[in-house]
Amino acid sequence: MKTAAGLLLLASAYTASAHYTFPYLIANDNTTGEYQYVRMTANHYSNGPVTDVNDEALRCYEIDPLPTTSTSTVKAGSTVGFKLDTAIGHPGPILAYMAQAPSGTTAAALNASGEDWFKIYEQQPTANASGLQWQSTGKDQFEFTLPSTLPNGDYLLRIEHIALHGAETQGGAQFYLACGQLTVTNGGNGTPSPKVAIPGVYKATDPGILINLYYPTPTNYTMPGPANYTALKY
Ligand SMILES: *[C@@H]1O[C@H](CO)[C@@H](O)[C@H](O)[C@H]1NC(C)=O
Ligand SMILES: *[C@@H]1O[C@H](CO)[C@@H](O)[C@H](O)[C@H]1NC(C)=O
Ligand SMILES: *[C@@H]1O[C@H](CO)[C@@H](O)[C@H](O)[C@H]1NC(C)=O
Ligand SMILES: *[C@@H]1O[C@H](CO)[C@@H](O)[C@H](O)[C@H]1NC(C)=O
Ligand SMILES: *[C@@H]1O[C@H](CO)[C@@H](O)[C@H](O)[C@H]1NC(C)=O
Ligand SMILES: [Cu+2]
Repeated sequence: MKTAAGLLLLASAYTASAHYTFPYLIANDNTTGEYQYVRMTANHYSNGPVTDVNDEALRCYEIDPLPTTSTSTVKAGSTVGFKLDTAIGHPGPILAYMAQAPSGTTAAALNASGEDWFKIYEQQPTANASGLQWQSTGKDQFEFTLPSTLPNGDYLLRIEHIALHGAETQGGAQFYLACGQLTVTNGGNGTPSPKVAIPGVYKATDPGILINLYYPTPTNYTMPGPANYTALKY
C-alpha cells in the first residue's frame, strides 16, 4: 500500500543510503578500523553533506566532541586511500588534499585553518554524448600515491567527493569528505605548493561547483581548487 508516509519513509531511506562517509583509512596495504585513523565526521549517523563552501565543516567535518583518533605511520611514495561505508552513487570528482603539522606538533592537534592545504590527487572525468563520465561512480574505495618528495612529518590527508547531481542551483553541490591522520617517514625535501585555505578554496560559483550536468550536455569539466602539488614526483 502506497501511503504518503510510506513514500516519504522510502524517499528518506533512499536518500540516506545514497549518501556516503569515509570511515576507513587504507595504509600499508591494510584497510584499517572504522574511524581508527580518520577523524569521525559529523555525518557519522546522518550521512549528510556539507553544502556551504564557506562552512568550517568543509575542512574536516569533525563531529563534536571528536573521539581520540590514531595517527598512521606511512612512507612517502606509498599508497594510501580511503574506503567508504557505501559505494558512491552521485556524479562528481574525487579530490585529495594534504596539510602538514608545524614541526614539533602532531596531526592529532592540527586544525590547518590557514593556507595549509595542497592537492595531491584528482580524478578528471571524460565526456561523451551522454555527458561527463566519472571514475568514482559505483566505487567504494579510492587510493592514491603519496608524493615521494613529501617532507617527513605529521599530516592531515583529506579526501573529498563533490556530488554534482543538483549543482545547477547555487548551493546545490554536495561535499562529502573526511580527514585521516598520518605520520610520513622516508620523505624527501619537496616544497608542496600551491597552498590554499579550506574553506576559502572554493566559491559557490566556481565552474566545477555550479554546473548543470544534464542540459546543455557538458563537454568538459573545470576541476575545482588549485593545481596539483607542482613538485609532484612519484
Ligand atoms: C589492519 O587493520 C586492522 C584493523 O584496524 C588491525 O586490526 C590489523 O592489525 C592491521 N594489520 C596490519 C598488518 O597492520
Ligand atoms: C582546533 O579546533 C578545535 C575545535 O574547534 C579546538 O577545540 C581546538 O582548540 C583547536 N586546536 C588548535 C590547535 O587550534
Ligand atoms: C593531478 O594528479 C593526478 C594524479 O594524482 C592525475 O591523475 C591528474 O591528471 C593530475 N591533474 C592535473 C590537472 O594535472
Ligand atoms: C558514455 O559513456 C558511458 C560510460 O562508459 C556509457 O555508459 C554511455 O553509453 C556512453 N554514451 C554514449 C552516447 O556513448
Ligand atoms: C567547455 O564547456 C563550456 C560550457 O559547456 C563550453 O562553452 C565550451 O565551449 C567547452 N569547451 C570546450 C573546449 O569544449
Ligand atoms: Cu545523496
